[in-house]
Amino acid sequence: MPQFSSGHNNTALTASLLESWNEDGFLILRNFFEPTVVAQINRLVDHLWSSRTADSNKLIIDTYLNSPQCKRVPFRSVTKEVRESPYKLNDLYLEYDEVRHIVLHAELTRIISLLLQGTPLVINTLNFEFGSQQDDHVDTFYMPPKKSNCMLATWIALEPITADSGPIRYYPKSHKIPPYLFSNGKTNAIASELPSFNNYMQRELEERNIEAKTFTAESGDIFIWHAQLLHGGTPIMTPSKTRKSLVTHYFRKAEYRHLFWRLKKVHRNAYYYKRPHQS
Ligand SMILES: O=C(O)CCC(=O)C(=O)O
Repeated sequence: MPQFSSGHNNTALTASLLESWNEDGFLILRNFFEPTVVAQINRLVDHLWSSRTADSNKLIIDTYLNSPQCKRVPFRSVTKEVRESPYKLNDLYLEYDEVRHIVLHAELTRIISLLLQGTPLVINTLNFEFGSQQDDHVDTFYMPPKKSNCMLATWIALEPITADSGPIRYYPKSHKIPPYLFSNGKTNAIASELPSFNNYMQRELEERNIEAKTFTAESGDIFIWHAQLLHGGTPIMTPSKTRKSLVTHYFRKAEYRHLFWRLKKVHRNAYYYKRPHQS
């Protein structure tokens, strides 16, 4: 299993990173962030919950994930009880420097640039405090990149992640399965056709002997996955168990040069996409 700790020799690390990435479609970076960096994000989330009702709050939250009550609403409108069930707080990167700096940390940016073969552009962030329990999917369902495969996601553990908290599930090497095209001729998902997608994936996984794995982690570990890697959230076995994480999706700056007024520099060769919050 490809797992790396920070501090390896750069040349050797670069070669093994790329080999693992191409072969497996994911990377695990252990011990990447110091506890103080992670604590800063957890403090920010706590602060956002306690100050959420301010009129100026533009954040959008998806509440009661994977249940019939699931709803996308303004964060300022929710009660504090909403925090006790799975939720997704969207796009903190649009507002907060500390989020931009962790998801575009210099060494992480170097690794992402290698994998994408270009300058990364953050296009969204998602903060979770519980497992998402999301069905297996590939990210091109929702945000296909302009150029095939020029997208990836990072998943940063903001606390120790245990097997009973609904860790992320992924299928090593599934990025090599030819992308499933919906009746629109694209990878963008059409809800009524998802059963056909699931059948297709099931057949392909069986033919390739691919079995699901889960990512349990220590605080500060990172899981990076390819745009076409099949993944989802496992069931939460202990409902009170949190699973704090920060997920980020990245495109390449190269494909978005024409929208130059939306491209904001964080540091050398690291950008984020400035846009309105989700509606
Ligand atoms: O964290 C999770 O459980 C799922 C996140 C995910 O699948 C995604 O953002 O694409």
